[in-house]
Amino acid sequence: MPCLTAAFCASISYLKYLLAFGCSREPVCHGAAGMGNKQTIFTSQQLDAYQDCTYFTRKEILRLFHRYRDLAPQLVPLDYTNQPDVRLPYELIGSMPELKDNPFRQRIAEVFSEDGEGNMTLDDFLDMFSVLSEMAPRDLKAYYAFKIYDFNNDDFICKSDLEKTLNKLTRNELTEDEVRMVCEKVIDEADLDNDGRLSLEDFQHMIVRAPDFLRLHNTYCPDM
Ligand SMILES: *[C@@H]1O[C@H](CO)[C@@H](O)[C@H](O)[C@H]1NC(C)=O
Ligand SMILES: [Ca+2]
Ligand SMILES: [Ca+2]
Repeated sequence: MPCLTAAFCASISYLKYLLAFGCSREPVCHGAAGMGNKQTIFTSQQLDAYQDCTYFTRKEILRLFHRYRDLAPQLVPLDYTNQPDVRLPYELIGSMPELKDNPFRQRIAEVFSEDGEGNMTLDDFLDMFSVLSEMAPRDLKAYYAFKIYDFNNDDFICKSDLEKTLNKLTRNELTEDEVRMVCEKVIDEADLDNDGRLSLEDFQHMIVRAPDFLRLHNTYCPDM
């Protein structure tokens, strides 16, 4: 389907980028995992709860736990049965292969972190991977894309949110005038109730008009 205008088109391809996770092809060594180690990391109830709250299997949850732990083995215990109060700093999260080249990495981490600053508990971490995985439904991805774009957390995407977004994506290659023009165009086309900003509803309509948006572009591969 042709995009309505170049500006709209540009914004859509940017949006796509937002939620595309890179796929790491490197074999990952998880130390004790799968080596007959009888260590109990989670109780069965904890694993059930994680399965209910994510799109992952038990095996994938355990793999992600080990990836989380590998970021800082000195901070993350191998026993989570007593729900330790652990948070990994954003710097470690943002350095993961899935995020490190994404211009929105910090914003993504902020949105999924309980503390709002990108420091992540294991629960935050699993939520983030779950929403960004190809198993997550489009509506859920759209909801989080909206939150990620809404830099000032006021539940609307306004011109300044869009300007920030564009500048990040183009790494400041556009002139101020160009950025302003694109933002005005996007809002003009997507703002259904004419209040000059995009509500979640406006945003969802915009996405429906561009069926490619959020198409399982995502390549996070849990079994690698
Ligand atoms: C997040 O982590 C950084 C680095 O460890 C720390 O300076 C900051 O205070 C933390 N933020 C919150 C809200 O805990
Ligand atoms: Ca906003
Ligand atoms: Ca609106």
